[in-house]
Amino acid sequence: MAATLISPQHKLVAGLAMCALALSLYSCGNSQATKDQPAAVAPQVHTDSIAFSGDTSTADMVYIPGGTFMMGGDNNQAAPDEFPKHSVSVSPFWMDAHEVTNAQFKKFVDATGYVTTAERKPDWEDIKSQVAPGTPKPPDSMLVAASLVFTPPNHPVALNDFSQWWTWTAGADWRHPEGKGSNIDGKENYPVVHISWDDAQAYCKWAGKRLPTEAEWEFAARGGLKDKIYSWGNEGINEGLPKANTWEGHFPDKNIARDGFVGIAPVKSFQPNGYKLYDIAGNVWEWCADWYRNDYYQKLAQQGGTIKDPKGPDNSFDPEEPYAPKKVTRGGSFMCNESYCSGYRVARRMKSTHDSGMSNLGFRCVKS
Ligand SMILES: [Ca+2]
Repeated sequence: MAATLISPQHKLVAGLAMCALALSLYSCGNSQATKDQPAAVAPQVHTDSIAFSGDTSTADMVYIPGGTFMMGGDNNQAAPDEFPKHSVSVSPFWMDAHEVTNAQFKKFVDATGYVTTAERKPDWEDIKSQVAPGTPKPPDSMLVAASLVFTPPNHPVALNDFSQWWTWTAGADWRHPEGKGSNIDGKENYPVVHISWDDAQAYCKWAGKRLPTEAEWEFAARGGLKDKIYSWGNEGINEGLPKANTWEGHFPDKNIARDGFVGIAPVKSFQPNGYKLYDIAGNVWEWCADWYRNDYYQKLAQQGGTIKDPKGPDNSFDPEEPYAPKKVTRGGSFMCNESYCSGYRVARRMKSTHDSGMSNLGFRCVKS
């Protein structure tokens, strides 16, 4: 488990920041079922105070026709949790053509006064339930409004120590993506980041939309192609023209940015997939509605036949962090490359605790 390879201080920060995604990035492909561990219990997310904006349009959305497909890994990079491939059908739905932008999120905040998770002081009682029993309370100096900021080193580092490139940064939030003193001026058209699953839920409620299920997300990402590795087909990420905003070079210390972007790109900077979805691969990870379980596909496959509109498991279990309830994230980010997580593959599953915020984590919505 990743946490055993990092310092106690970093473990503390990881626990504080609920840095499940980073842990997951480290452990790509290393999932192992641990069936004697308890499944994490689902927390309740309260969005009662958020009212629907009244906007019922499908502007900036694309129609996804629905259909039947084989869900799961298509090449030898696939992790154990992407297997077995199984038959799934999804009903038609609408999906945001691009990731929710800073400008869109600002409209929501201006209308509702919503305060994101990263802008709030963490509650030790909440954190305690997500870490191993007996984990000591962190000092008050660390229990401050903060988020995880990507801080790449200038030299090669071991890929099993995510603390080398993630920093728990006070004052980092969607308006201040690098922490205090940073801003999003001129980045209105960039995907909003440092957004927790709870924040994404709140936005969706206001917008009259919802987060996609994991099955809807993968069906949409495949763009009408059959059993392909990527949303554009099978051409490798480093072959031909750049197809998505990913990490090119040696992660995490050297990014040659062949695709033109060292960090996040404005939405719609690359060609869309067959359903006209932009940045469905790369740029930022995207929250899905579903709980994450490493063994979920095994359970679905045991049912046999075609699974119609699966909604994910009833609870979460990640053997790498058995106490942390996690939601699925999909699509990869500007930090993904072949040596690391290949998150831009359509089948790649990732996961993060519902209260995580990070430099490379955003979302898009659907409605049906
Ligand atoms: Ca890039």
